[in-house]
Amino acid sequence: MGLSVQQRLPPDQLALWPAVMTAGEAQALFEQLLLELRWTQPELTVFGKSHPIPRRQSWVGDPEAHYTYSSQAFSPGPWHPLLKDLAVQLSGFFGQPFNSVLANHYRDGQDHMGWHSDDEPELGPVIAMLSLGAERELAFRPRGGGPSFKVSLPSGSLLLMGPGLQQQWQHGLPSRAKVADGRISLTFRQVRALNIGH
Ligand SMILES: O=C(O)CCC(=O)C(=O)O
Repeated sequence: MGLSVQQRLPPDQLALWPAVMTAGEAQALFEQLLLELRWTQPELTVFGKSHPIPRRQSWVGDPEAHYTYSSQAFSPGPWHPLLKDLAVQLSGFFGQPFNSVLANHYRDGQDHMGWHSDDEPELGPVIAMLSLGAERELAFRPRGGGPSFKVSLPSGSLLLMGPGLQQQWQHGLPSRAKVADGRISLTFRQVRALNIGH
């Protein structure tokens, strides 16, 4: 069973499983994916200026799982077999056809992710996120304004972000100067073909 991590949110919108694998398994997976995924650091344009994103990422999945983020189109690379296995297991567990994974690599506490919602029209309503490596906090704030809260994500934990969450909340991973170790988050997603035109 998932644990509700925030009393204001129902557990089908936000739930945390603190240990879906042992610390040793999580560390071994972290090290293997660090070596074997093709990591990139794309540039994003903010107010007309290009900056490399403050982390690395790798997007893998079924070939048709094209995805647009901050006006940039991403095409998935081929599945890593371990990620495909996890996607199949998580799809069965949550009853969601996850067909892609955005992996994020935070090299140390300086790497981060700004406030955003994963509410692009092609994205399915559920994101399942596995955390590996350094424990970091994911912050949530209501889109309409109001107090924020944080959820600690230990290595080997699984976070469910369920239907409606992205429409009501933003999330982000703040930098943490004291964290020296790396972290990988694996965000399992469903990318649906968009019916554009006729
Ligand atoms: O790495 C994290 O904890 C956050 C990832 C995230 O927000 C995203 O991939 O949209």
